[in-house]
Amino acid sequence: MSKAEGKLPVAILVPGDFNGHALGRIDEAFKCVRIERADPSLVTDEIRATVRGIASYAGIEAAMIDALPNLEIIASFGVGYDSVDAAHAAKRGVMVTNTPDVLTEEVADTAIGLLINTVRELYAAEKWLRDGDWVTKGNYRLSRLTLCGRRVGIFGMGRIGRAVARRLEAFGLPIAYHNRRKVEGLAYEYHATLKGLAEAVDTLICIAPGGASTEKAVNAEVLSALGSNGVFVNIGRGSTVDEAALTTALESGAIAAAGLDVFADEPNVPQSLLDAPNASLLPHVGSASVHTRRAMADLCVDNLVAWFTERRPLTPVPETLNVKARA
Ligand code: NAP
Ligand code: 8YV
Repeated sequence: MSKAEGKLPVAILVPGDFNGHALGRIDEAFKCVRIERADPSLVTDEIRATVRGIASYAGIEAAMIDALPNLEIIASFGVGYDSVDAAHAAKRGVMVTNTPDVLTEEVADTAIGLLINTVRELYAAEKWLRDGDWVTKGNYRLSRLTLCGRRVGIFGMGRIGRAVARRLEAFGLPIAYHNRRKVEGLAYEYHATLKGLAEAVDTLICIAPGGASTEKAVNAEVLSALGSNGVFVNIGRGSTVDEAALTTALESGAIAAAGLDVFADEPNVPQSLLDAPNASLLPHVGSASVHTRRAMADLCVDNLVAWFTERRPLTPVPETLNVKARA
């Protein structure tokens, strides 16, 4: 919706920090209401009476949904929506949308970069150069690990998992995967259990969603099945990994190295992982380019605009597929 088309008479609540481009567009198309965080205790009588939509990075829990009786839609910024109580939203007749597809290639690129950095120590090698060690101490050490000859397992062969797999095919690496259901028509080897997948490969890339069904699925048993040459990369959600077990596996040599973009309690990263020399750590930057975040912002706001003009969502999450716009 352009400025010329004017504002819709709808209040959209934006709790906490939010994308600047999305905020600009919400401000143009709606009445934008800001609060510090998604906390029912911050909901004033006016917000309670007027807010019909939420746009958010932040998690939206059941109590927040219940605090807004006129709420119709939660436009979540990101494809993963494990921090939004979508099941409760569905019960309350509230639509939830996310931002799939527009970030797939960016996140897959980041996953490949993180994998290569984890095995070839590029960050440490660059630090060696920048610190002057190349001049004073000589060549950077040979990396213990290599990508050559690896067998890769993908935990979560969805949109991003497939984009990662396509890239790895070009590296000539064999690929296997685990999902709850085999993907029909996909030629990669399927494993019905995550442990079975870990036993069959030496490199495990997690790009599965967070939430109860994957909580700490990557545990000591799975890590030990990867073996002492094993590399674990997580670009999905931190909650999917037992971080204590991962630390132990890195310390004991049960696996060789890990590359992590996501953590259980972001932005807090356990000291034990910060201290692990065989861990490559990124601050959740999978989709974090100006280009891709703008596309995500547009899709997030386009969902709100479509809902309040055409009474339909563009990218509803499966839990709220059957939610209908109120008359
Ligand atoms: P998607 O297309 O929905 O793919 C998710 C895949 O995971 C599906 O193939 C699904 O297959 C599988 N899966 C779900 N639950 C599972 C379970 N309990 N056990 C085994 N497999 C399971 O989603 P996507 O677009 O690829 O995104 C995936 C996730 O990436 C997001 O949910 C988000 O958490 C994460 N992400 C991270 C970043 C970042 O910046 N690091 C950026 C974007 C996304 P089945 O349903 O058959 O099990
Ligand atoms: C974003 C993500 O960092 O899309 C996701 O699931 O994890 C990332 O793209 C996040 O959504 C920003 O809030």
